[in-house]
Amino acid sequence: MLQQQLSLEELECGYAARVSAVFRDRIELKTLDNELSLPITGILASADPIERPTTGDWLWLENHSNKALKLFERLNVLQRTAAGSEAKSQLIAVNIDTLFIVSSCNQDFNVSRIERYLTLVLAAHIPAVIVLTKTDLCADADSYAEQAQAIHHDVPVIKVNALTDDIGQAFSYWTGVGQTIAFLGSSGVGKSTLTNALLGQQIQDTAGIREDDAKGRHTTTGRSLFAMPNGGWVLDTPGMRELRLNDDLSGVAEVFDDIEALQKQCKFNNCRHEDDQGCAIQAALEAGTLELRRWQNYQKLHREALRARQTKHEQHEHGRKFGKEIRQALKGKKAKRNWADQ
Ligand SMILES: Nc1nc2c(ncn2[C@@H]2O[C@H](COP(=O)(O)OP(=O)(O)O)[C@@H](O)[C@H]2O)c(=O)[nH]1
Ligand SMILES: [Mg+2]
Ligand SMILES: [Zn+2]
Repeated sequence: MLQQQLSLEELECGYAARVSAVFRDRIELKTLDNELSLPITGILASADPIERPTTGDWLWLENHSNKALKLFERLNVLQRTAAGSEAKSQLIAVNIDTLFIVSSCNQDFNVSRIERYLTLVLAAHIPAVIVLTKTDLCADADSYAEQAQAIHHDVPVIKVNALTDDIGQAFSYWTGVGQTIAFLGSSGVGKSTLTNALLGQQIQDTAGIREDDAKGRHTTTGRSLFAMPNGGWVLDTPGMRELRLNDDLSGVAEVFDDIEALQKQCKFNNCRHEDDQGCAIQAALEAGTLELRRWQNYQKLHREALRARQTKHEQHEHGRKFGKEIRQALKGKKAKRNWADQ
């Protein structure tokens, strides 16, 4: 698939490498039989952060010089809105075949948070699986699994004890040769433990200590991609405190397809879903077929994605106007100069 993006000439003069980690001034790459580190210069230093190579990206490097010639088109891009008021996008992962949303069967378990993760992942068109860890620490893992399964009919849910189960076996369906999986979830749920189990080695630090220590991690994005012994890839991410949605509303529509279908059944198409006559949402809430929490979380996530869209639009407009003003100012200056030259 990568080869299709290359000309014959390019094919002859280079080789493929995959970004395994990104640091402030360099990236680390894995090739078929080697590892290398490149300074962030040339095409690697694109002004647009979205176009800068990130963990999971494929690059075409020049033979001998190892210079980066090309960043391959991405299969998919998982991104969130960066913290702060600006609607800047931030890459979480690229080129992922299956994304595992990890939660433990204890106080970390939070259906609304899983819905948030899933909204981001499905907006990126990445197949998702929900993983429930620490089944050994709770008396009733099945009830957690039921709640997780109720989030979306198409998203599989698996339960594991990450410390003692055969994790290679539990994930074998998704981890074949050339497949890339990634773990996403709060700190301490077991992402690094699962990664190590798949690698058969203690490569990632566990217990969530280092990733909570922002100081110790500030030189790295904290995301690392590893090659599994069976030919697959695994990407471990640090827990992210704030996972703000981006402007893509399709994830909300997909995760909450039941709610979006219900809304279409309201008697009036401008229904506010409050005390309106013939409101299908209110009827479902009363009948108990729609959970109030789910409805409220839908509204919250929908608003958040809409706001991100608005901010993006305003920024675009602002940039457009600003550009126009600059062009006009330059024109004025030129006119003045021409006039002065006369
Ligand atoms: N009892 C139990 N402990 C687990 C399980 N999975 C992870 N842990 C422990 O939970 C802690 C956090 O795990 P870690 O992999 O660092 O979580 P991460 O922050 O998501 O990467 C570590 O002490 C692990 O040993 C599990 O299934 N059962
Ligand atoms: Mg970890
Ligand atoms: Zn309604």
